[in-house]
This record gives sequence, C-alpha cells and structure tokens, in this order.
Amino acid sequence: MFDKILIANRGEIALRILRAAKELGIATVAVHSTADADAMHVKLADESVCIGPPPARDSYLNIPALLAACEITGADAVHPGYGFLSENAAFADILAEHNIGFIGPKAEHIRIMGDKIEAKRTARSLGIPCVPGSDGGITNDEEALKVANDIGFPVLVKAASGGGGRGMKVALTAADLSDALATARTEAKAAFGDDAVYLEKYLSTPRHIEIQILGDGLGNAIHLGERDCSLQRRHQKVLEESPSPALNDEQREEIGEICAAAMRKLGYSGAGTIEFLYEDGKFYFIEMNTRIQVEHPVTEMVTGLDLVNEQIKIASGSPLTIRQSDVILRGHAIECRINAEDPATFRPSPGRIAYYHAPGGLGVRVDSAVYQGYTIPPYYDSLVGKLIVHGRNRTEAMMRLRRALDEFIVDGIETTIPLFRTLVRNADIQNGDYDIHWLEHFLERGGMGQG
Ligand code: MV4
Repeated sequence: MFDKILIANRGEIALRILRAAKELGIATVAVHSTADADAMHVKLADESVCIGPPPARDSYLNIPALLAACEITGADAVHPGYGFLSENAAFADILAEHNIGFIGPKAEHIRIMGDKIEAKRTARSLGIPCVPGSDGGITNDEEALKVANDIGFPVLVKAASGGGGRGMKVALTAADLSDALATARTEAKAAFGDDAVYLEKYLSTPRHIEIQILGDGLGNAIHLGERDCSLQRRHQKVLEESPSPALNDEQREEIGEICAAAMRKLGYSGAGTIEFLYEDGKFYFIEMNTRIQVEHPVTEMVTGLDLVNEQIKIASGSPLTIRQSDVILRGHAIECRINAEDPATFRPSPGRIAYYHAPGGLGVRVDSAVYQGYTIPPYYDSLVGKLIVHGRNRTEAMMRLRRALDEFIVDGIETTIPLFRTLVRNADIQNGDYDIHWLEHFLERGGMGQG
C-alpha cells in the first residue's frame, strides 16, 4: 500500500480524496496555487506545497512543479481527481518513470479513450453497442456522403479529440454535410490541434446514461449500476441520479454485464465510466471516462462502496475484493451540483461566503470544500459543492432533496440552489420524464423567471 498520497487537485474532490486516504491510514500532501492558500484541503492535509500562481497551467497543470512536490515530500503516489491532469496519459507515463504511483488506469487505456475514434473502435471490438456511423475517421466529403446515406440523416460530425460536446456539428440533410464537415474540422483544429473527425447517426431525444465500472487489471471487473445524467446545460451536468428512472432491472443487468465483461477483456485497471446515449430502449456507446467523476457519490450512496478507497487499493496492486454478487443496489440517490453562479443567467459569482449552513439529517450528504468566511477565487470552475440525498425509493429521495435544499443557506454569493428548488417542484422532474434537451428547453421557456 502507498505511504503518502499527493493530491493533484483542489476543491471538493481534493477533500474527498483526502478523506479516503486518511481512512486507509495513508498520509496526505495537498498542493495549491497562490490563490488557494486558504483552501480547506490545504488546512486538512498533513503537508502542503505551493506549486505556482493562480492560472491552472502554471499550478495544477504544472507537471515539473508536481514532480518537485512529490520529491520534496516523499509522496509515493498521486491522485489526480477529475479535470486537470486526470486524463493526461503523458503525466501517468512520467510518474511511472519516476517510480511514483498514478491512482488511475494504465496510460495505454487513458490514451485509447482520449481519442474518440479509437475509443469507439475499441468499444465495438469489446462487444459494446455503439451509435451507427463511420468505421474510423472521415477523410473526404464523398466518403462522408456515402456513410451518411447508409445510416440516414440527420448525422452528427464529431471531433476525434473532442468529447464533452466540443467540435460537434449536425447535418440535417445531404446539402448541409460538406459545411458541417468543414466547420467541425476547422473548430477541432483550433481547439485541439487535431482536425480528425468522424460521423454518427444523430439521436434526437436520448437520455445520457453512464455505467460505473471497477477493474483491477488482473482479470476482474464489475459494474456498479448506472447514473442518469440527462439534466445538463451547455454540456455541464446539473443533476444526476441513480438508478435511472428509464431503466428496469433486466436492462440494467444486461448493459452492466456487457460493460464489466468488456473491461475484463481490456484488462482495465481502476474506476471508469462508460457513457451511453439511450433512446427507444437501446444503448449506444459514445465515450469512456478514465477518471473518478464529479457525480460518483450517487453510485456510492446506492452501493455503499467508497470508490476513491477502491481506486487507491487497485492502484497499489491489490486485486478487487468485491464480486459482482456483492454489489447490491439499494434505494435511490440524487445529486445537485451547486455552483457559484446566478441561478437564472449562470453568470459566475465568485466572492466571500458571508454565511454558510449546510443541510444534514438522515440520507443527506454534502461534498464541499467551502466554509463560512471563505472567498471563492475567480480562476477555477464554479462548483461550490454537491448535495447528495439517498432514500429508499425515488419519491423519498425527492422529498428529502426538497427538504435539504430548503435548509441550505449560502449567503454573500449567488448560487444555483434556487434553480434546484424550482426543479424538484417540477412535474417532469418528479416523474423522471426528461431527456438531454429538457433543461435547456425549460430555461429557454423562462423556467427561472427573469433569465
Ligand atoms: C450525440 C448526440 C446525439 N447523437 N451523439 C454531447 C457531448 C458528447 N459527449 C456527446 N454528445 C452528444 N452526442 C449522437 N450520435 C447528442 C449529444 C448531446 C448530449 C449528450 C449527452 C448529454 C447532453 C447532450 C446535449 C447535447 C448533445
């Protein structure tokens, strides 16, 4: 087992990792930018190292500074959290060269899943159902038209280096295809330095359902059910829940076992998420995330497992001790991402938290790194914390969420708490009747009044 873990992240996930390490009896090192000297993860860690000025590229993305921090403190492993260097295969390679553990999957698997064309090719070869489309990249208009006519319009042009919705273009008819390809290529080249694109059938009203998996790279892999993350705004998830209101036990077991078997075959090691679009009762693979995700607590609440604890044990070389038959999905969990933003316009609202009161009670969890008197710096994402509730069924979880939201007070800055108070009172949300476009349509219709 590792003796000392360096946490290469900030905010609530840094605290989440710190807690898991502490419970395993592992010492912790916090790193921080000059803007984060007062952060909670710095206060709670055994040691801390300042790694640079506020911009992430000079601090949380600064590989030489992180290596120096490992050297100075004698940390023998790094947990990257999410974002920043979490899906950077070169970082995983560099740590290995320095005999420092990377608490994440093999660099090889990060690399494959980072290229969306390679990811899809791999998924298909492992028996995971994919969206109909081009076999690999599209090289010219002629080839694109052939594929599009084959699968039928509308089609979607996606960037190989994209993901998270960047560099996508819809072509409704053959007349739009050439422009969609050219625009997608130009945007992909500018954003990622890679103009490789591929083609998919456009699914008009799917849900976003993702399967959580754990593998040990030693021949074992299990699935931990799904999360429904359909409620998004501009490709940022807003509310996540497990189980999905759209699935029954049989569908869950079938897609879960397909994913677990695929990860066994791949020799995948660590926590991972296989993302699907779900429409008309069918699953279509879109991407795989090779990191711990923001929304992992909803899976923890329904399984009772500690995913970060499992990540650490796996990275240290331990075989999985949980068998599929040990995984029992109990009740229902819902997570709200509370952002420091205006709830109607989503304008960022950094600043000092003048008063803070978090909700509590049975089935309520708050993962946050803020506190009363803390000043949220303007340099990073606006996540203030996550409110996660668990109930014996979806109705109980919803009522508990409503109650917890009414208890939550964050004064001095704007937060998205009022948005969630509105959402939990909405009939579609209460009925689980929503797809990936529901939230944007709701906001366009003026669901939040002023916005
Ligand atoms: C799609 C799609 C429709 N059809 N692929 C957006 C983010 C990226 N991870 C994949 N995305 C989509 N891919 C096909 N073939 C629609 C989206 C999409 C979306 C997906 C998940 C959650 C929210 C979304 C919002 C808009 C578009």
